[in-house]
Amino acid sequence: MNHERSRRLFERASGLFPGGVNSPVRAFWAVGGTPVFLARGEGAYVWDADGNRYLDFLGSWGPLLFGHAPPAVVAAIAAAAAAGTTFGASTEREVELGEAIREAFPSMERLRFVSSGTEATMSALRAARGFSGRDKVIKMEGGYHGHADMLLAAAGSGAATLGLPGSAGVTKAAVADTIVVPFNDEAAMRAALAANRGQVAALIVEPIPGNMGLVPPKPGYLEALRRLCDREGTVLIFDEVISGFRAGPGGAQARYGIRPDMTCLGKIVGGGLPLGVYGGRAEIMKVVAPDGPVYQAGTLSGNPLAMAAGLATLRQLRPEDYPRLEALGARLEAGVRNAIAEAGIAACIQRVGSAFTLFFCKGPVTDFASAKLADAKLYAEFFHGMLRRGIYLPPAQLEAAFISLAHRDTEIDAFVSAAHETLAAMPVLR
Ligand code: HOZ
Repeated sequence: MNHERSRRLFERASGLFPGGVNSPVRAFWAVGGTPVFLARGEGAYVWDADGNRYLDFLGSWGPLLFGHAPPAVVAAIAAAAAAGTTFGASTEREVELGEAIREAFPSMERLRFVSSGTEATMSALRAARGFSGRDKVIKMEGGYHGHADMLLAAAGSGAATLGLPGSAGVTKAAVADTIVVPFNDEAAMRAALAANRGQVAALIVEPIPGNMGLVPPKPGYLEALRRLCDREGTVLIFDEVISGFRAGPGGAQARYGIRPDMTCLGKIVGGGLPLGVYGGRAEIMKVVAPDGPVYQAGTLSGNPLAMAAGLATLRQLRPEDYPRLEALGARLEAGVRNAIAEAGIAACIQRVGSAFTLFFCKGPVTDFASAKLADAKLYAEFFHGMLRRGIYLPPAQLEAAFISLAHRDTEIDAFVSAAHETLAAMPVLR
């Protein structure tokens, strides 16, 4: 594959942006080599600036449930753009999308649109603190909720990839009230809450973590979080930016039957445009301005294009889509398990529905400590082997890959066959 144009673009980008990118993991530092510059996408495929075609399993990190450029979404965005891209005033589409979200997520009795997942989690925590009058928050080790100061402690995703325990520029004071607890460890959570009785405003968790690789919750764990939060008067926040409309039509909360106090959404709900949503129990959301004293605002909040893209996406969803995603995921998982066994390597695939990670360790991966046992160098080798075979994956071990409704059995089988070849060509693993 020729990547000359990507190389030249990266040279220019490196003189402009930190690391040559506008979001750290895109820099390929975790896998080495020059980032591929993408030029266009259609369905399950993307093309780079040199015209090479890839079967896409990155899916822009999660938003593209229908693949790239689904015609209904593109048409809705074009129509909305022609009628004005932003008003800084309320529009009918906000009401329509808000109602569609609440129908799918009944726990979001009141909600608010923002422009990114980072804004959603940051604002949800502020509301939880304003509501409870408490300062402390609990997050999971390896959990990632965007880049707000108080959540950049033991964060997953790019911070984990770069090995950053926190972030420079975040003051000690900003994270002084952030308590970090290992995921899937009920006893540790009970102890953390007991040690901070009456002080913990909120517990924020990705119910299916996707930023330390894909890590399913142990049976009963989310139920335990619900019980503990009820007992301690702590607001339980589900960060469903990845799992919302991905783990099922009602996200992880419907899949596992847990009603959180607050929920954060992003990615799929914005149909590929920048959109975040936070919401929850009406009595909590009542503290948000102008109803209450917790301030939060945004010029582009409820942006007409994002509303149109989100609405077109949710209106396309059919109940049968999720069994289909499950079947595609199961087919891929079975094929990859087989490839791992044939290659005789220490690797495992973890999957929930249409999201998965191939970890280069024996597994199972249940928390950040076990996720970090995965061999990032071997993942890098696998990533490049797959890329050479025309498969585009997340360029870092501790991330999730995504299957879309544009993928068919053919695309899944292409992935499996490339994985067979790539794993078999990794003698270092035997
Ligand atoms: N932190 C995001 C994935 N978990 C990366 C987003 C991006 O780089 O585009």
